[in-house]
Amino acid sequence: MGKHPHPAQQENDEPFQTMSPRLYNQDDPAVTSRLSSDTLLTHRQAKGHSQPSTFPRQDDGSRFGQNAYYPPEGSRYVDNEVSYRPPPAARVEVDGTPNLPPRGPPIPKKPVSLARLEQSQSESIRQQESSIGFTKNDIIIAVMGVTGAGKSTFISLLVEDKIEIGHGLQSCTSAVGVYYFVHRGTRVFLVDTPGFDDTNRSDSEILKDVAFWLAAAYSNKAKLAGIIYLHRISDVRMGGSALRNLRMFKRLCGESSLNSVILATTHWKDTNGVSIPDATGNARIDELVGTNGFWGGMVDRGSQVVKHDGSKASALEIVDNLYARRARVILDIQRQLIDQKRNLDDTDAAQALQQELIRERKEFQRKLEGLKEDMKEAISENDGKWQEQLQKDKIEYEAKINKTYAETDALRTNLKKIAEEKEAQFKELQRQMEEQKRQYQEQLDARDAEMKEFQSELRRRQEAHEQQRREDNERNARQQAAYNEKLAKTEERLRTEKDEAIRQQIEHERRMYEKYHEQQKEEAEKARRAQEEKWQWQQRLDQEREQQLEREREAAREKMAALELKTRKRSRWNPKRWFGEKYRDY
Ligand SMILES: Nc1nc2c(ncn2[C@@H]2O[C@H](COP(=O)(O)OP(=O)(O)O)[C@@H](O)[C@H]2O)c(=O)[nH]1
Ligand SMILES: [Mg+2]
Repeated sequence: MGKHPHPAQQENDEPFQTMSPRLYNQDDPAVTSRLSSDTLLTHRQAKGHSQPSTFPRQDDGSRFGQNAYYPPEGSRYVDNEVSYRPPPAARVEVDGTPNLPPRGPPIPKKPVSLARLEQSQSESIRQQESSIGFTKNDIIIAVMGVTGAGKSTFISLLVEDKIEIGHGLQSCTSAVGVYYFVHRGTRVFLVDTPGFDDTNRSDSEILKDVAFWLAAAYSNKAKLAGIIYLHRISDVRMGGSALRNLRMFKRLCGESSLNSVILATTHWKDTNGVSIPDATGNARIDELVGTNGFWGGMVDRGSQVVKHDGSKASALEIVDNLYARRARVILDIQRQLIDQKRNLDDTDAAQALQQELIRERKEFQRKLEGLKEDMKEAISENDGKWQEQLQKDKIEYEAKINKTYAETDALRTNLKKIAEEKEAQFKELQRQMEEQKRQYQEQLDARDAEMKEFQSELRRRQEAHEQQRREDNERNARQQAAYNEKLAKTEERLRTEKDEAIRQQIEHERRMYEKYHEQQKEEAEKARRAQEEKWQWQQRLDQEREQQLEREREAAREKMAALELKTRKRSRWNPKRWFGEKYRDY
């Protein structure tokens, strides 16, 4: 633990539980009450009440709150250093009495480097990493734009934790991804939202996801600092889906928040490194800004157009722009869902989507009418192939029309229903994860059992080998003894036998016998060596098999770990884990 103990640990021994995806127990009333008291705390602080005394001021005047670190009052971050603004000098009022400045915290004697501040702060932040909940000091920025505009790429420039680029978290309960990094000692959350042109999700589903996330954030007093809307400058003209996406975006925000929108152009360089000339790009921007349905009205209402060249510095500059404004915006969709308690289909954004759907439906119906005419012609011409094709087209258009009806129906919902849907989806996801985990565990167990079986087999073989060796040794010893005995007897006979001819005969026998014995020994030795080689070869095989098994076990274990990581990650996207029990209030 660092220099500054976590405030929660000062207060009591238990680690502090915010809306932690892992720690947060939704059924625990103690936790729920703590959550609400936490909200209260930040609210009190916002109103200028004194800080709780449990979090003593540091020697530089800074202080830890329950959830966050408060830099010393009067300090501002300037590049790499914190500069201290002296308290305002006493002004002399007209009547001559000095108007003393409000009593503030003690002025630190020497400036503290930002590095030190960031270090202590990131320590406290790191401690909170497992329990992410928003505090009022956090900066939340939504990143929007069509699919492929570069939202995920933009975010991954700033967030070190890796992020899926190119495709979203398809199977998860929400298409909204939240990431954060620390900028100038403040946590900056970047919200990756899907565009209204996703091939895997219908627009109504996307609207539900985005609206739900924004509403949940707002109902937890987490306000956006701004929105970054990314646009591909490489597009020669505003395509149908880009325009549609922009229309939806404007309705989500509403006019009043347009001054916190940054319209950032991306894709200035293609993948081969060929740049779009500034003149061309600027001409396109001018056209966008000059056209009313495009960015025209937006820029008039304070949206800012910037160029994002794809570098980290450029991304940071854009974020810093919003950071420096210290603005807090409420989007129309948030106001309408939370403050006005409207159903989703009564919000401006949903109505815009419904209009889009009606427009689409009319288009398909017009095409269907055209098909009928063609069909008449095809029948009169007796063109079988054409008829078949027309029939196929008809089915396709009818399906598309039905889809627009289904989407319109899907919008007839409210936050409570979405929350319930999400909870159900999340439970299902968890169930699937559990099932998968169980399967992996089974695999792992099977591998373990196989390994055990193999090891006991090895032991059995080892014992058999030992036994064989012992028997061989004993037999050899017996043979040697028999030979020695026989030799001794022959020697004895030689000594006692007087007849030279017989002596020679015995001598000859003895030599023959010795030779025979030598041969026997040699053969035994050869057989032993062959046996030994076979044994070693067998052992090598066994070792390889053992290593193979170990590798398989390791792979199964890795799969398990990856799955667990995935489970943890996925559970982070469940807004319930983010925002706690709040939806119950809707
Ligand atoms: N040339 C170029 N490619 C980019 C840029 N930003 C993103 N891309 C690529 O565009 C594709 C889509 O980007 P992604 O970040 O997934 O878009 P998203 O759908 O908005 O999240 C990816 O292949 C990126 O590598 C950029 O500024 N220039
Ligand atoms: Mg993306």
